[in-house]
Amino acid sequence: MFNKILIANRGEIACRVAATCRRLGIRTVAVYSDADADARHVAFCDEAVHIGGPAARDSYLRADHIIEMARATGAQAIHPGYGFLSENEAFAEACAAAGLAFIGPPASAIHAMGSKSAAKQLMEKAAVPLVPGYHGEDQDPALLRREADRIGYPVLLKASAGGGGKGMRVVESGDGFEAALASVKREASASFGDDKVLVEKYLTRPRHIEIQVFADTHGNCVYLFERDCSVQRRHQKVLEEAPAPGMTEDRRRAMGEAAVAAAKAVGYVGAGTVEFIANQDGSFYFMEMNTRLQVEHPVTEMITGQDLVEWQLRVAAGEALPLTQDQLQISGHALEARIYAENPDKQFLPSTGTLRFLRTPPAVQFMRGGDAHGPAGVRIDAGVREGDTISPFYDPMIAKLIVWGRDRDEALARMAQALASYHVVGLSTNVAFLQRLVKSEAFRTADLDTGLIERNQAVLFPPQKSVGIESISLAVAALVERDIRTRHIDAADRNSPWTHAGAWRLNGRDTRTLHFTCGGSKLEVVLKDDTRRSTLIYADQAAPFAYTFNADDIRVDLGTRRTHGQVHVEGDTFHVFTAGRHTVLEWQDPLSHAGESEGEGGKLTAPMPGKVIAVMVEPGSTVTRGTPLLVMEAMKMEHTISAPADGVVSEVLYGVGEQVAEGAQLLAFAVGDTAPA
Ligand code: MV4
Repeated sequence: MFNKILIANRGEIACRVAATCRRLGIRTVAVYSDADADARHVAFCDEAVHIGGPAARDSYLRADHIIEMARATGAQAIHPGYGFLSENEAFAEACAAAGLAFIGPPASAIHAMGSKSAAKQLMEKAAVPLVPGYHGEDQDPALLRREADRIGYPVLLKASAGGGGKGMRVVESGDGFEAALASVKREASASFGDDKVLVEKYLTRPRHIEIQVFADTHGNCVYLFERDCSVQRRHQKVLEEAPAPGMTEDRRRAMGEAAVAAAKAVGYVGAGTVEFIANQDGSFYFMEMNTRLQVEHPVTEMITGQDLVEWQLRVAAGEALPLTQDQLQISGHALEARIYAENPDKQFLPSTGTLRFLRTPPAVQFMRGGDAHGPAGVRIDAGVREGDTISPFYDPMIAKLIVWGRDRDEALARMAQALASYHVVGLSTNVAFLQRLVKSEAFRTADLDTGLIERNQAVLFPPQKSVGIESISLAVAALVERDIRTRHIDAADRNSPWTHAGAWRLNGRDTRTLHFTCGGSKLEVVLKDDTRRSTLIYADQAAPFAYTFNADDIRVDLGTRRTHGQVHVEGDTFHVFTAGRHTVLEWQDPLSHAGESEGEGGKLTAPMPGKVIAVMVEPGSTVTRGTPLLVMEAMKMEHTISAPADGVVSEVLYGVGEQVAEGAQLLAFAVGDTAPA
């Protein structure tokens, strides 16, 4: 076995590979770009070498440089992870030439599977089933039309050089054939510089089922069963599971044996995945082979109890496969959800930024040897921590959430629960979308095919719900609690008005009206009586209100209803996490919105005695609602006076360093577009 390897990757897969190395006593060398100097994978490995600029082509794709670094650090092998150089034939060759083991298949196998049409021809020879169709060289339009008629409509015209769904057109009947052919040829030459097409029987509701295979250098090859990756969005996998719902023992064996035949046909060694497209009736056809460890490999680990990275290392070191086909078994059911920094409400646009707050469900980190699922049946593979950033340079995946259950229903329940405990502040994520997906009727009943998300738009993208009393009451609890704690700190200060009256009773009354905004809407909550035994009135509902804190968790009692959740507070922004939902509430602090009670513009006054510590505007400044204008310091706390509306600052009455009395006018403000000419 190796005693040191270099991991030519980043993020969760680099950490995941390093975790197994650590367990096996293999030292690890990380590589990192300028953007990743503080990344988790760098901290996770024993050593790290800087390899260049943030763009992948300047760092993670610099094959020669990475090989040089492996040699310089004394690594004996390179693990490429997935993406980047993992399926690069020249890189695999260059490793061998440099005397390094490439932890992946031989370059010849990468080559054989690299050309989709050549791969299909090889598979045909190896008796691996292919979609009924025409894959020939002769591109005579009349011949193609005859082939389409023979295959039977609907047919799919595919650009031979295509992939990832580009250059495909469904033809429903002979009438539409000519026009569709011309359009696919146009798109194919424009996108791939090659207008060759193939004709296939079109599968109307296909499933994506792939088989994990493993081969060693001693002639052994096994399959580690299937994964169902049918739930995709624009050819990106969203949820993966193993085993595939509805799979029979006979079909599993047939698919497994076909996948092994495919691997053997190209002299495969190491971890590989043979992708099939399957009909609802179970018939299946070869699509392509991925010559790497895949993102979704953890679901296979969860149901087999095997560490696939350990298998990769052993095979690359020349050992035989750890188990024979007969020794492999499926136990239970596993699901994986890919948690992405993206915005489902904006066409899933990647969302970059800092993970300012990150709370995850109880879980094991990465694979644990001999203990596939951990006590809670939840595993998280993540390459980022709280405080890390998701940059625009790389894939915006935050983590993979993997759950195991004795059966699919148990796994589903655990996934829903785990997603509900996955709390992120700082960027948009797909967590709520995933939550709706796993709870959807279609997914729950395993009515799977590649069109599941498209077909279930209505349930998966529901109109925004109004904010419930549960979320509001949790925010109120957090607000009251913060106020009490603030007063405790200030109690040492005898002059502090906070020791006499809380912010709650600035008016000397026991009824407080709290204003929040959520998105564009304004919300009003009335809290009556004392802080711990009160009545909360919201949206025509009135309920007794009491709360208790239990570490991070807040429990709120609303009469006979009890709810709980977590609230992450940043200034006056309350991130409420309850019942699997993340609600962002902005509290309209009367202290920092002092001017608003003055109505439309007019005076902006000091809410308490204090000192001016910053003035951000000058007479004539045009500002939008909420723009900070001036900062006061009072009671050792800063208070920002913000613009009550869009408008123009007409006068600034105090400068930095000046003391002001309570109620003193600080600024004069004119609402509207009245800027001087
Ligand atoms: C198909 C098909 C239906 N019938 N071939 C899309 C990407 C490419 N690699 C193969 N793809 C498909 N080929 C026939 N004859 C439907 C798809 C397809 C798909 C396949 C797997 C996973 C997701 C998909 C999403 C849309 C279409």
